[in-house]
Amino acid sequence: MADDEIILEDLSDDELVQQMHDDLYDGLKEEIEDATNILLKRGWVPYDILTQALVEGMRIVGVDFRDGILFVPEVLLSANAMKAGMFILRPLLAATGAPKQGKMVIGTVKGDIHDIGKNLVGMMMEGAGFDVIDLGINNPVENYLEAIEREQPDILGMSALLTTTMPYMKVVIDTMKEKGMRDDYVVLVGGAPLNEEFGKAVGADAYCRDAAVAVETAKEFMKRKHNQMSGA
Ligand code: B1M
Repeated sequence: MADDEIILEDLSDDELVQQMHDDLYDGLKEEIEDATNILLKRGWVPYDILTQALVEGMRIVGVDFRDGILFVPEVLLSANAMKAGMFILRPLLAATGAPKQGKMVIGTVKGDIHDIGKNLVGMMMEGAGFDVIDLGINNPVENYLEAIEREQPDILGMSALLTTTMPYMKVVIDTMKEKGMRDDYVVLVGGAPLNEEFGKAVGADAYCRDAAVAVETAKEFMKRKHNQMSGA
């Protein structure tokens, strides 16, 4: 073993989280898996590992990607490392025993292959008691329509990370309107380049800044739906 090799177990919590940011930056999948397991063993709740270690680490990657310091192949490694950490946390987030809330179909729009944020939203929704049907990435309008007709969800969620792909959300919502089915579903949209105004402009019910907001917003709409059904 080299003298300068870092023993993850020997690090304090703060040092370990810092190390995870570095390892995510360097795309070190196994180290991220090990560190995630160590934090779990130390009693960290999955949500804190997700937000403080993984999402924050990815934010740092995003800054250097934007500034031309990191490039696609490196960011892909970071994304894979992040997904490995998320894979460990997913069953733990889903196993909260939350009462059933409803069903959501979610997918990233056509032309867009970013899926980390969408996956995170899916995981958090499952943890909050929603059944989640994940359509994956690069979804044309037909995929959304087929899925909502087949699954009859309460909520349709769309994700976009590119300014060039986010207008496609309007194509999906407009097609739903043309088919007279728009008002049968709650449509929630999210992704880094979106904002509240954009959500309104494309005709979504709400824009969700992050996964936690998506869960709260979805629950709120389910509450309203139940109140309407019970005539309250
Ligand atoms: Co891309 N990429 N990327 N990328 N990438 C961005 C988005 C970019 C902002 C980077 C930058 O320049 N700063 C930039 C977009 C610029 C723009 O549009 N203005 C960009 C670019 C340009 C590109 C390419 C074009 C690069 C190229 O090829 N030259 C290319 C496009 C490919 C394509 O899609 N056609 C590309 C490719 C890639 C990788 C494949 C390398 C990889 C994706 C891997 C993967 O997802 N499997 C990648 C990554 C990782 C990023 C950054 C660095 C990180 C995205 C991420 O995972 N964030 C990103 C930089 C950034 O966003 N600042 C960037 C972590 C995640 C937890 O956050 O996805 O925002 P986020 O999700 C949040 C919220 O937004 C919200 O909740 C989530 C959790 O809190 N949310 C929702 C998201 N979806 C939601 C849906 C909902 C609700 C909430 O529904 C209800």
